[in-house]
Amino acid sequence: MPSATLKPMINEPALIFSSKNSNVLCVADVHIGYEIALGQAGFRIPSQTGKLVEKLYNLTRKVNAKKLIILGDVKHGVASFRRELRECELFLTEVSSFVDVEIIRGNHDFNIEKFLPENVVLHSSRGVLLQECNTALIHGHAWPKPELLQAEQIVMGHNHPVVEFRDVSGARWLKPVWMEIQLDRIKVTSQLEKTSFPPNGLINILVMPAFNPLLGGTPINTDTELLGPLLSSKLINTNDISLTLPDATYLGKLGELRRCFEGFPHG
Ligand SMILES: [Mn+2]
Repeated sequence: MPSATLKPMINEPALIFSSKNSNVLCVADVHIGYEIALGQAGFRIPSQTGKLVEKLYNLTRKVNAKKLIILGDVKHGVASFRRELRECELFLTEVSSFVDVEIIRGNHDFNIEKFLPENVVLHSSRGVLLQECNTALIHGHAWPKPELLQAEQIVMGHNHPVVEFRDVSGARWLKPVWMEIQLDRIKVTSQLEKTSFPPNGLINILVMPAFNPLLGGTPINTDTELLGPLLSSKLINTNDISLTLPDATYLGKLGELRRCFEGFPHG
């Protein structure tokens, strides 16, 4: 039995792993420098790096976390601007001054090792096991390492999931959402390189909303095209994905939600 518990924080895009010894805070998709990309597209937004550092400071204090694990996409640009690399270095230096930082490489984290402070640990994009709570952590753009399928669950980011709401006047708005689905371990394992101990039973997959509040997303109830080899594979029946809002309101399964939308006014 794992000695730690895992739960999403209420109204925050963050997970907390609590154990007897220490708490670990986990966030995904920080996308430092997103506003620089918006600037290129003509939207002038001041740097958000300080705000993101402050938010992480407040969250780690609130839950008394000794460690922060970032599930990939620390930075936004794949071909980064120099300013973005500076912001990213500043972000990691500041955050690692108040909490231990570990990163799982995301698809946007190309070259991140070049400006990583010495006290920050970088893990492979194929994930890492958080032993205390028997949970595998990956970004989601690569398959997990086969041995991670032994875990009770896999937590990932990468999709920035949001759900669209509409009212009768046609107004629309988006909310971040947590996605969860159970998969057969044997079937997932069959997609990976050979492993000598294929585990039995179901594994829980939990997809976190993005930590950066400026990031939009494609609403999964109107256009469900999930990203990443696992979530876009034939193993997933998207109708079976459970959705929960940040305030812990359970929305039901994605298939039911899509049916609710059929015939609803389209603005
Ligand atoms: Mn991302």
